[in-house]
Amino acid sequence: MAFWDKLKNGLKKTRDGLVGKMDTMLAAFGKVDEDLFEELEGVLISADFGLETTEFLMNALRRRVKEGRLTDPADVRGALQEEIAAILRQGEQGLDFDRVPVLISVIGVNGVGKTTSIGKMASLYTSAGHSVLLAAGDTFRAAAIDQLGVWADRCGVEMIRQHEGADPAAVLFDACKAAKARGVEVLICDTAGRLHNKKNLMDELAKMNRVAEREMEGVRRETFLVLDATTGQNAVNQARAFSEVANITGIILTKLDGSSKGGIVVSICKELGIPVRLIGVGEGISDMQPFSPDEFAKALF
Ligand SMILES: Nc1nc2c(ncn2[C@@H]2O[C@H](COP(=O)(O)OP(=O)(O)O)[C@@H](O)[C@H]2O)c(=O)[nH]1
Ligand SMILES: [Mg+2]
Repeated sequence: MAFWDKLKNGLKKTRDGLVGKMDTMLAAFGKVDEDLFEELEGVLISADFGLETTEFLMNALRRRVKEGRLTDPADVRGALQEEIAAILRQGEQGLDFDRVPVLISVIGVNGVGKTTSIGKMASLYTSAGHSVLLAAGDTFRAAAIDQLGVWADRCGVEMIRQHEGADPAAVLFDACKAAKARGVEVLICDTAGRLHNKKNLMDELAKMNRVAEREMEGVRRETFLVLDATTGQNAVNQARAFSEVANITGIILTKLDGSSKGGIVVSICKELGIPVRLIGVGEGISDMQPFSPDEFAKALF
């Protein structure tokens, strides 16, 4: 199945919850009033738009009513789609694969899809004609190193590794050296990303930063936080926590296949001001694409 169909399919649950409920509800109203807004608010919150974003959207609709631009309940859905698309369009957008050289660090809690996303990204970069090197910076478990190795083989790219328990900064150091020696354009570094101890993670990331700064001076740096869309508002909370310890330049949102919580994309864009750069819709190598606000808004409705 093509990516777009997977995204549309994946958002079906969100769409059913959002558009399905909304249409039934709107049909019961003769005019656009506070009672309608109250019910609509409930629908948005249950689709994981979050309180702040829901409130923002409600106020945008109230403004339209005040200006006489929104009177018929049948027009509420279209107005909402416009307001949502406007939020998604704010700021920087999907990842541009031609902006190289680049060093990308990938962080996020266990199981969100970091390693898988790195594999998919490596594939996207090589398809765009760039040379890629992976760094097995999640040294916490040997299996994590091997898992990244499988992706490296699948994409036909090299991976720099050390033994289990090695210092991630040392792995990155080796990888930077290798990247320079081989003239690699894209270096992607996996991490264990444990957040149970903020101080540890902060120290680890700071150390990796110092290595990157010294070894890859002047090279563009990105830190992508991976979030699992099926965790809904919890993902937004994770993003808040990680923002306190890392300079996150973009979000990779995974598992949008089959999540009923698609609203969190809007919530993330609105409340965190961190751009969603890539979205994942499955476990396969081709199940990732740069985030496109308009396509997403279309799939959502
Ligand atoms: N359905 C689905 N599964 C995914 C997606 N991305 C990752 N996964 C799965 O999530 C699980 C954890 O992924 P992994 O990359 O190991 O997470 P990590 O611990 O953050 O490195 C694996 O079973 C992946 O196949 C996605 O977009 N959709
Ligand atoms: Mg991993």
